Amino acid sequence: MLGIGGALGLVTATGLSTAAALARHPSMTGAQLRSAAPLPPPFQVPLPIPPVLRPVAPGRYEITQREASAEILPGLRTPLWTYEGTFPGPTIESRRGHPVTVTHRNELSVPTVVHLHGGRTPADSDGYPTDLVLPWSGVDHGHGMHDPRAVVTELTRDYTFPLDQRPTLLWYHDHRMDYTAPAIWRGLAGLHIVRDDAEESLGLPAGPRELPLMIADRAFAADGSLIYPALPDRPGVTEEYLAGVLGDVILVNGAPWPVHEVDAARYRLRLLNASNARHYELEAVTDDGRRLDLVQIGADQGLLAAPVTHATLPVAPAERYDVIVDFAGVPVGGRVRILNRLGAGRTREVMAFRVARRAADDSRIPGVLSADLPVWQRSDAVRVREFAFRAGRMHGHHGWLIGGLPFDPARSDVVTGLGDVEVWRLVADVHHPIHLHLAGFRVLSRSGRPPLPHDVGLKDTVSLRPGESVEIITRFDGYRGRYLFHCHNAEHEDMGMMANLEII
Ligand SMILES: [Cu+2]
Repeated sequence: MLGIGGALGLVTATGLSTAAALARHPSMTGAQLRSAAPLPPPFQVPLPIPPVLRPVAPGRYEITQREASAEILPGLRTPLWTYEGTFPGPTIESRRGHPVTVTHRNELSVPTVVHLHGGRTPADSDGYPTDLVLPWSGVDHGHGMHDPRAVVTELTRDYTFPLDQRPTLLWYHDHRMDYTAPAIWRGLAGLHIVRDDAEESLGLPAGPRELPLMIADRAFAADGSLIYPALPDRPGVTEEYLAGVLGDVILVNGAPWPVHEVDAARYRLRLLNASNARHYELEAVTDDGRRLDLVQIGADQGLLAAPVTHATLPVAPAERYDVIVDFAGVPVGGRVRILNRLGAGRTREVMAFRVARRAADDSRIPGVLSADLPVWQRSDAVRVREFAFRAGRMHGHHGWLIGGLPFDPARSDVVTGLGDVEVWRLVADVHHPIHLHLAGFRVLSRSGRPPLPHDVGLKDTVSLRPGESVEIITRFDGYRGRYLFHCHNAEHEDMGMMANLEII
């Protein structure tokens, strides 16, 4: 394992080979681009809130995927691939058990695929990586259509989401085979929030005191365009970035190091790490150096049973954390910075809140948040599977492999029965945030020890750290059909680290 990474000369954020990096347990796997554009000072640009998409009819939405440009860095225009002209795309607000159909029309120059991350979705609407929505311009049909069995090619596509699932923050993004990472990087990502009456009756901070925060790093050329180290002639990135692409600008809801004015009250921050490869360890720090508690109330797949208080919170790519921060103890005019302890220089900073006024606060954090979390026991499992997530060779090039194999849509990897409970043991060489489609899971152990405090609740993405072995338990219920599991380091995903999960 060490030999493979070293021989390939994989580079990590610290500039070490994979082998050396493994020995030293670096905080991140990836290499950082350097922006040439002038970057704004931190905490000056206001935090945008993505627009909420209006239905065209009850339960029906339309999204056009098209090129647009946005002023991300002050005074410069950044060309983007967008959902409906904005980055992040518009937010869809749904109710549990109320199905939603989204018609996507592709006016980009490449095929696309839409996946609702965390959705309990029938397979034909889950965005299998070869189920393409072809561009209206008809250009570039050739890429990604490796599986004649699976290809469904359309110019528009209706994705139907039953949303028969626990309320939570989901996100939709591109999932085209071999080309997901550059498509997300260029802007194809948006939020989808599922709500229900039970959650709304809890008295959690709401309205303007509930903030979705999509955190993503990017890098910018001198003219404001995004930099991405794509290869010219095949999928993947240049050698230096094989471990993952990191930007040197931290965006929240598409704005660089933004600032948001708040009341001196509790806020519900619905965090998503939409970065391709960057990990964060977030903390909230006042101007006088005091750390505010991050009270976690939810995980990827909805509310916890009870709140868990963190001083700092690790967030891997694609993970979501639902967190309450109380600004009541901060003086008016004071500032709370959200910092990333894994960053260096300007990537240490994420965003800031400025406390603008004292205000009444009738919100609360109940001691019991939910009572419907699955309680699978190890003894419920009908089988145990083990998967190694490691660097290797793929079609003569560097690849990222699961069980020694790169993704092949025509191969059967995992076949399981609807309703089966399984334990999966996931083993990593470097950092791999592993995501299962359809099925939420719980973390049972990390390298034989109990899970970490932030592993609590029902998850759909778990962060494997270098050399770690993580056990998860899940029940494959919902729908039969062909799904996926994969690494959510988007570069790893494009370079093979994905496998089929078939539920029969
Ligand atoms: Cu990975």
